[in-house]
Amino acid sequence: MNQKMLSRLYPILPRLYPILDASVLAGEGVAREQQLQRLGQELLESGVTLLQYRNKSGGEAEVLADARILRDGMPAGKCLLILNDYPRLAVEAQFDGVHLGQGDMPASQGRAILGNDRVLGLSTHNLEQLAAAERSSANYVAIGPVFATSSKQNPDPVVGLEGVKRARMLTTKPLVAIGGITLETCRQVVDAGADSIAVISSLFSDQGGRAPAKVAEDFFAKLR
Ligand code: TZP
Ligand code: MG
Repeated sequence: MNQKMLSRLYPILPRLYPILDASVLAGEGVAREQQLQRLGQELLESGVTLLQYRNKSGGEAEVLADARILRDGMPAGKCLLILNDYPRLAVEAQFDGVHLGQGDMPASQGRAILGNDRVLGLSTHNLEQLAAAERSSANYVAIGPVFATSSKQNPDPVVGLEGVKRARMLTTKPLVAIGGITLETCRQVVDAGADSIAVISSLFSDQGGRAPAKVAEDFFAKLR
């Protein structure tokens, strides 16, 4: 799916972009499989149409196995599945795309592996990176961290709402904002120009212990 086709399907990205980080998963073997399937199913039912799987600690075999479980449990066409970091595994697991950061392979290399039928997302943390992403084949760009985050090791400096506003002025691509975004702040981030809000902890580690799908519903209500 190239940029034109993507924007026909998703004129702008869905407002909520959950990132399921493997660190929230408990258990191994069948328990892990069931947890992945249940999370995927419940998020789908709550209205999620874009989901990233991120695994910073497991090896490629684990990432591929987890990705296949998610793919099998989520019928194609209902929810775009994006894999963090691994273009080849994204293709192997029949994910819809991949998300690359500044420390990963260049976008051009990722695109060569993905082909034009899959989505490529690119993380940026400052205006120079954003300008380069704008010239790349990325289908969407992410800017962040917007606020302080503990979900990423060695995060770049926070860009704040001002960073989101500046990013909005610099890119014509769909813009994802990420980093420390909560139910309380998500509306301001969208008002600053983000098309979509990417969240890990506020969704998957809710302080009140609520299920991610329930929190997702609250995000949708705030972002209507
Ligand atoms: N990139 C920039 S901030 C971040 C990533 C992957 C982590 C976002 O997680 P959280 O818990 O929503 O702050
Ligand atoms: Mg990465």
